[in-house]
Amino acid sequence: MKVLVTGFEPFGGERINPSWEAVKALSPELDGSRVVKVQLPVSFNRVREILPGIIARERPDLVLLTGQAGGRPNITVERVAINVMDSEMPDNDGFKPEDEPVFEGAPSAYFATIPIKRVVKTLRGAGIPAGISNSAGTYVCNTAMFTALHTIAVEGMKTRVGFIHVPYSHGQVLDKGRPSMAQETINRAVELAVRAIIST
Ligand code: PCA
Repeated sequence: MKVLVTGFEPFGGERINPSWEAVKALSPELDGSRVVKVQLPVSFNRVREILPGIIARERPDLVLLTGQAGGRPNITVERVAINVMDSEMPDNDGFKPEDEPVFEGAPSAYFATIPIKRVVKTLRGAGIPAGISNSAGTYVCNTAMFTALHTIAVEGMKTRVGFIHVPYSHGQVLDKGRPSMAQETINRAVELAVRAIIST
């Protein structure tokens, strides 16, 4: 099996993105599956441009996308991606879409095709606070999840697609008074999620 795991570059004035730190730390082979790691730009336009090509080229069995959800206290497994780009905060290209579709004429939404409950159960079983999220937001993470699911649908592929949001890591919030998780725990969560998905 081949697994494509993505994390994002830093955004919003942060120096790191804990999602990419976790992806970087993954071993290149997990339970016999080859792990391909890609860092995605925090750019609505570039994500829509490059992600379909990466998926078409790699033809992975699983695409697990990860991103930072600063302010959430736990690991969240996203249930759904919607065909909306809407943001008051500019992306890293300075783009701030308002009520625009990710892809014109595409379905309103796609559900994740990984076993989301099983991932949550696995993480909780390992002592890591985790839950389901019913909205990946309308910023670049939702666009990435929607783009991956739409690409799989359009290409008629069987690849499973899921998205995991991770909290800030401790070092990002030392003076902010916001929820955070140890980077090592975030790393372990992403690894356990990949393992749980590929074993089903
Ligand atoms: N989180 C943002 C985009 C990149 C990231 O890591 C989001 O939740 O949309």
